[in-house]
Amino acid sequence: METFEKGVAPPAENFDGSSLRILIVHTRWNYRIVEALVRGAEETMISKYHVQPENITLHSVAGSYELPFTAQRLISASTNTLKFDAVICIGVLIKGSTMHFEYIAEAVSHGIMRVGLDSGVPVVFGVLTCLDDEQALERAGLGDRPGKHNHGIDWGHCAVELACKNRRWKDGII
Ligand code: RBF
Repeated sequence: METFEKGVAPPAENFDGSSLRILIVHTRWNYRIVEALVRGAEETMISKYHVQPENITLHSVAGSYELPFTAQRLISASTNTLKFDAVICIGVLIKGSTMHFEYIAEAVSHGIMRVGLDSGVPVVFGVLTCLDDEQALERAGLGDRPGKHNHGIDWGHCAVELACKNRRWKDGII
């Protein structure tokens, strides 16, 4: 079978993340997988873009359904103090035998999009929506499938790129 490098290619421009403030809101539901995704995002932002570890704020919530509300409240609370440049919402939804998965996935994806558009702060959709445990492990770079890839890495690239571009856009620079 033909193989290729999974996930997003790094941006062409070398963004400087050294003064960025990033908020990661993550779930404690499916925490083993979530933890790996959070680490992938953090390590990428620190090692590739020089984001300062002390400028990354972690905040945990129970499950994915709580992500949009919490991101919205923390962005709101930070406007006069910390001012986050980007937010990454990280969760893992795994399909069960009821309709919960569908309802939560739809609400959360729309909610996260809305928080970003309403606040003007980029909010990265770091929620895996998997049909089984193996898919989730593989997409967090865990397990032993050959094609595994940690999508947290992609979300780290994405957050820094949008945060840097958004600063320019605020100054009218395109
Ligand atoms: N939250 C997740 O982040 N991932 C899940 O896979 C997940 N599955 C759930 C399945 C059921 C049956 C229920 C009741 C909740 C689930 N949640 C899950 C939690 C949900 O996102 C939220 O925390 C709770 O519904 C409380 O608002």
